[in-house]
Amino acid sequence: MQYLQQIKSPDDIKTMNMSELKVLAQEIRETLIQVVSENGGHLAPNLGVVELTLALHMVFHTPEDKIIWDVGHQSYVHKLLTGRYEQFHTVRTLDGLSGFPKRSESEHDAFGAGHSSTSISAAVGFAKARDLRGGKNNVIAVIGDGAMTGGMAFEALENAGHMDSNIIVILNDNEMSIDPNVGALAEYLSRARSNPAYTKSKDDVEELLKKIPGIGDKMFKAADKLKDSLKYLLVPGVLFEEFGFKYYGPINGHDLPALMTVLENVKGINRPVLIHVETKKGKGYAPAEKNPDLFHGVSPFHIQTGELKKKSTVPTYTSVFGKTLAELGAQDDRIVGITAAMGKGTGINVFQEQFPARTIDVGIAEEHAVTMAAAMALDGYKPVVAIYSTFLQRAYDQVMHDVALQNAPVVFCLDRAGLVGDDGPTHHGIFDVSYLRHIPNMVCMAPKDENELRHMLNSALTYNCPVAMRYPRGEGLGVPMDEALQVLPLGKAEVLQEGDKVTLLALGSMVHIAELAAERLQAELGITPTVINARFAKPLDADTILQYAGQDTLLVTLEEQAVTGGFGSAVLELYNQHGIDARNVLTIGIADSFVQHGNTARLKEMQGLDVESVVAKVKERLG
Ligand SMILES: Cc1ncc(C[n+]2csc(CCOP(=O)(O)OP(=O)(O)O)c2C)c(N)n1
Repeated sequence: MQYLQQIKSPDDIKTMNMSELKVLAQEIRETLIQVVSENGGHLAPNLGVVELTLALHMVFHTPEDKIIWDVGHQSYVHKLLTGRYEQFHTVRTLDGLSGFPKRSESEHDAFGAGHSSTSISAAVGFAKARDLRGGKNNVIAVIGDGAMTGGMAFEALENAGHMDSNIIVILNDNEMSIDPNVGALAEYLSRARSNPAYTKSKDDVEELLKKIPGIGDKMFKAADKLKDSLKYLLVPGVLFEEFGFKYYGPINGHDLPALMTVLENVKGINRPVLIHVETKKGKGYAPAEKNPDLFHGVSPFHIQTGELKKKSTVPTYTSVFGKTLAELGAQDDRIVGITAAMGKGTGINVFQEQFPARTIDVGIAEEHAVTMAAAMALDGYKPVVAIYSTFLQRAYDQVMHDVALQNAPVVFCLDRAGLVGDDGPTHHGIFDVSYLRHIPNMVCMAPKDENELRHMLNSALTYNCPVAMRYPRGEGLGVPMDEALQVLPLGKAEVLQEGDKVTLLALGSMVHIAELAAERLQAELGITPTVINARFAKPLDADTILQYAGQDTLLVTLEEQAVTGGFGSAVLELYNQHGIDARNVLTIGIADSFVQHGNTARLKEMQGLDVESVVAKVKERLG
């Protein structure tokens, strides 16, 4: 690396000339490909923003100027230019660099992220704070066309548009969310990109019209409608102009001099500006350009071929969900699959292939997905909303107010529940039991393995009330799969082994750990614990739990979820309701703190969720 390794701060690139910057861009791409091929990560989004990030750091001065990355998965290049090249090989590994912007990691990371569509709101906040303080710095939000489909982005545009101070929004348009971007905005941007007549801003067009001799001025005054139609025809970004932004673009996002020119033009400008930049996702690495969705967030791969290093033989929970939903969809045409821009990630794509008309991708709009599902359920359909546990957090009020309050039978399938590993605290799905189980009418359950997931999905569609089913990221346990689908009795746990002295009461992914811990306790202490697959965090199977609980039994609850307000808390409430002394309850789950990124197995050990730790804790309690 001729240049990259010498860059200790963004100031170091400011003296470079264009041909040196070109070499630097190449070095950045090589580094991205090399490190992500080892660690996994968001390759294609970063390859697409190399020139854009260089241009931003050439023109602006962080940390005084604030650059806010939406989602933040495309911030690797920014990390490389802000003094983190030496540590970059640790990205996404335990104690290493985060895969997202993180304030505690660098003063150049103005705002943390991981969830989408927050950047413009954050930019408005920084801009307002600056104005109150009487500061002069620039505030720049970089947001993708996918993230722009999130409602919050529009809430912020709406708020920002009437400001009369500096706020710069860069719309990084690569036509892709994770999958191809969908919806009206995507179509609008596509028109803006493709029509060569689209070159001027609204003001320019008005000036142009006025200058047509004889008719221009009259027409401008008299024919408001015609003027508007012409504007709509000629101005690519009129949508943003109507919001109060000055629109520039579309600009080739791989043309560094062009990018720098436009950024220089808007630097220090005292009004909201939106720059529409066109980029290619995966730029510079053929496999990523060809499959930008696969290389959006990719596991380790062979650089030569682009093939993934690890190929699994055990089906993932996601794939079992997708296949089962398709199976059920064939039997019941009221079933509808809903996703918020995560068709492949959630497995809804399997259903979509067979039932495109009954599949709805709303874009990155979890709130809308949930409210829409509520109405469909109330109108006789059976919506299955597949959203990662962490992203449903955003639609908490919609789950409460639109679904549960009206008892709409919507089925929520919460993929990535539990610790997800390298993406870290923004992506761990460790709060859903807490944020769902206190909602009246809500059923909250978790399968012990991928086979039980099939039965649970089938069952959920028969309960006729709001249901959430949570299951972990990645491969199942490799258990045999039943052909015929069963209906599991609502609120009934499954006793896997009867014993005495200790009851291991586990939810979802922790059932298997409980079984292994029971074997160890048997071997090491000669005791036979009772092992129960709780299945439901709500409603709790009070009868079964109380039967195997009591003053003389150590009851251990196990969940891959925050202990605060989670499944264990529910059991403690049950004890309290029945006047049972709860000192003999041990709640095992995730401690009350945000869990960092890193290898999932290692994170589980650190949280005491592995067999070894469970056995040790039980032994300690038994004295
Ligand atoms: C609230 C929320 N929902 C879903 C996601 C998952 N997600 C991460 S990136 C992404 C696509 C973003 O597309 P875009 O903003 O265009 O960025 P690109 O990767 O194309 O550069 C999605 C859906 C998320 N991070 N946050």
